[in-house]
Amino acid sequence: MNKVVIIFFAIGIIGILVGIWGGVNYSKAISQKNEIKEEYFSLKEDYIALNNSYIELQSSYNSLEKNYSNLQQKYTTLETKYSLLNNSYNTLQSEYYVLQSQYSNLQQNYSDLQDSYIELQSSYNSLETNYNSLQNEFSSYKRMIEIRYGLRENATCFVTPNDMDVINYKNLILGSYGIPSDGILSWDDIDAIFDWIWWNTWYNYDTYIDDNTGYFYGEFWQYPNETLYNTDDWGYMLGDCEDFTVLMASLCKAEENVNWLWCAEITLTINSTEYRHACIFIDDGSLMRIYDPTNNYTTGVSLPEQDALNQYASFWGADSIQVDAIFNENQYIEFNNNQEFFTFF
Ligand SMILES: [Ca+2]
Ligand SMILES: [Ca+2]
Repeated sequence: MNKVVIIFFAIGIIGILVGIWGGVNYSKAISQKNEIKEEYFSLKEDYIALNNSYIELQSSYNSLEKNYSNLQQKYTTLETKYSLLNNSYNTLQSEYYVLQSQYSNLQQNYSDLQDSYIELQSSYNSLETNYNSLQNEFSSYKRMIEIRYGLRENATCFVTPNDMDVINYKNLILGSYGIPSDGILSWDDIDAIFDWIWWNTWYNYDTYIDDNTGYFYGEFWQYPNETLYNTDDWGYMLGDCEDFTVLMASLCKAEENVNWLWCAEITLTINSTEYRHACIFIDDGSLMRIYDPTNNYTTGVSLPEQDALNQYASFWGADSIQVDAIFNENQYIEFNNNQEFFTFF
């Protein structure tokens, strides 16, 4: 054989071998193709499912994005509001600090005022106590001064026939004139007491000094038991007209408490000047008798009332005499004119 035949023969063998191998591979390929086809369909299904999922997700995404966008807007709005509120808050915070400081100051002031108030209240209370006690003291001084001025009814306090000093002095006086104390007030008794007062007193125009009650000047009424012991260095009892008048009335009424012996307050007009004076009036039935123990004057006998007043006015050189009031220890009777006095007496 030649080379060509060999080659063709070889090619033929190769061809047969290739054909066999090719047949084997073809059926393999078919089977592979079917597998791939199956795989393809499976993948296609998966793809469709995935695609559906994707569409769904896309839709969810869009909706979420939209929500997100809305939320973003709301967030921005809220952030603006927050910023505004924050500013307001900061402003309020500063105002709060200022107010807090003011409050603290006020609290301190209040506390200080409270302390001052308590102190003042305490001062007020003690002042009130002092005031009340001074008021009481003032009232008692006022009462004493009113009495001592012998204003109206107060004059009755100074007729003291029941005072033990007055009774003892009356007994001594009557005894010194040789008259027994028989409990009946006679003209002799009255004359003795009147005379004794004249010789044992010294006119002292209303100056009275008492360390316990203070100094008094001007009109000042003495109780009989004060006049009895208010003596000067020579032993004379000091006083003035009302003091000697109430002393005489008290001594006389200590012998017998008669209702016809009165202290009298009169006004004498001398050269157009008025003088207030006091003396004793004795109601002797339709007549009267006057004793002025300050001036040792007496009508001596009982006279008609107008005559008695006229005689007494002459003694003074007075143009007129007005009976202002008469009193004893129980009564004080005022008169607007002498006619009223005559009607009463
Ligand atoms: Ca007598
Ligand atoms: Ca006096």
